[in-house]
Amino acid sequence: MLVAEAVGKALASLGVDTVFGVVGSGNFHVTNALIAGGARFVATRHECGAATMADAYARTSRKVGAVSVHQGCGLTNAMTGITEAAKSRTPLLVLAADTAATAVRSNFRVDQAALAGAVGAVAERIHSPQTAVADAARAFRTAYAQRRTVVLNLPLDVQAAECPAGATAVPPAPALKPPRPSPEAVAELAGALALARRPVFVAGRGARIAQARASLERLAEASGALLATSAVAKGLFNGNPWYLDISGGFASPLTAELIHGADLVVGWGCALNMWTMRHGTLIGPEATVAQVDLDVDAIGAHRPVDLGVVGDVDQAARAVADALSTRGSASPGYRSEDLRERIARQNRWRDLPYEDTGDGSRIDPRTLSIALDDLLPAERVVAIDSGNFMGYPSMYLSVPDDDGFCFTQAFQSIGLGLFTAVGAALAQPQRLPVAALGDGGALMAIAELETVVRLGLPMVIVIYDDEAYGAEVHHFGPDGYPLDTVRFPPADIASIGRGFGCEGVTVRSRDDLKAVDDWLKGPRDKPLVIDAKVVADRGSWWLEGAFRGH
Ligand SMILES: Cc1ncc(C[n+]2csc(CCOP(=O)(O)OP(=O)(O)O)c2C)c(N)n1
Repeated sequence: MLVAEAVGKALASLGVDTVFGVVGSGNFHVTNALIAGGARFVATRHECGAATMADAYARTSRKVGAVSVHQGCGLTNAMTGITEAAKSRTPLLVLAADTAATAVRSNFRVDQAALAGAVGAVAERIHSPQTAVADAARAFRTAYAQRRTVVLNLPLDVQAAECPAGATAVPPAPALKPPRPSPEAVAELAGALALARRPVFVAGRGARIAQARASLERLAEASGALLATSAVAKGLFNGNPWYLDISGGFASPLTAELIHGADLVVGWGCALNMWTMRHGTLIGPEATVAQVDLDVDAIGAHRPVDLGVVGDVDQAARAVADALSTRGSASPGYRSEDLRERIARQNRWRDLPYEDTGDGSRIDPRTLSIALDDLLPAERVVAIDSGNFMGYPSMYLSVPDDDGFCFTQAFQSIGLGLFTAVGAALAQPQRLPVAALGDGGALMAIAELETVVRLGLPMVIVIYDDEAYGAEVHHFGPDGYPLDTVRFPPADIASIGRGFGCEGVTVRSRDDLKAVDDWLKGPRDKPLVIDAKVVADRGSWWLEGAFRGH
């Protein structure tokens, strides 16, 4: 057996069940070996699409994602998606063909390990025919156990060598248990919670990954805490009457008020960064801040914290709840009947009054989002691109749970939203995939519309079309700068969608959304592109906060 075959087979046996990619000569055999081992291959039209599809697949399936790329240019094309995954700590394995060490003048030659390192991914390599399977297994386990994005370089000469008979088996490794925090740290946090009158928990990606919903709810109940999440964990506490939804730029006025009023804020697997904490302004001056994280580096990384707990979020929440229960009765904390009613009445953005600025030729993005929220089935998985528009779908579209929302924004790249929707759709085929994009991000990524059609995904692609890079227009416009570089003539994106084989509709008012209703009642055998010509008279209220972070 050749090394390429042995590596592909080994990775399939380790659990790679889906691999996205663009196949060239260098990754042809390894990709076919994965398929022969039982993995599904998803061909994409650009490697960046493949990387982000695999990233989103990993996030919403909770498995290791995989991408297969050609040496050199295949990898460089994938770099933006790889960077997003690395910054998000997505367990992602990038199978990158590489030039042989001796091919010093190859056109494809670039320093692939340096590329990986430059963006925060781990560089791995199959070193020899004898070690190739063990090298690949190590790369897989780094991705899985350390939640890292790993670029596994596959030199062509090693791939083409015969794999020695004794070197094809995957070395065994024990399953690891999530680490418990130290008893002292647990006691400290339990003590802070026992004293707190108005505690708020903000759960992030670490809480999602640890599947800590039940343990956090139990602890919040015992300590009277309100619950919020960072954007990437939206939906984690759905159905809980004390869930305030997203903390940060997208927070409703009530959520912001309640978090600001907290005397103890506990971040659970949450970075407490400028987005989630609105540059710190969501934290009241007297509040104690605690942070629980598996990763010691994460504690205090974005803002000073008073108390740090290193350990798995679920384990920590259980241990703190046990410690609190030995201290005596549960406290009402922040919770009261009045507040429960206020949260039910005022916390959803869609329940708050606003002045509709639509004029028949352009639809208000809030009206659009609320109407779609009503029309689309609740069982959906929503993917959001970056741009001025991004808060509307994030705030106005409900999601069934945290797996129903995929937010690939750690690199703040536009153009990843459509890819994200494909990966999430494949991970959750029982849900209606919804891609919410700006016209800039949509047109940047448009080649993958062919992939959506080819895969037969019943996807709704809604484009908040302001015929501009709206984020830039609203940032620079008020200061009187020229805006020609960031404005575009109208594009008929519904027709572009039809050209790819989608159904396409242009929406200028609420009435035009009847077409969406018709599509939903139909066979849904073609994706639906909604080119929503949105009102663009002002920047969104979260945009200012975003630019402060530049
Ligand atoms: C890859 C990349 N290029 C450029 C930018 C800078 N940028 C941020 S938002 C934005 C405009 C996005 O336009 P669009 O997708 O139409 O959304 P809108 O802001 O109009 O709502 C640009 C160019 C970026 N974030 N990522």
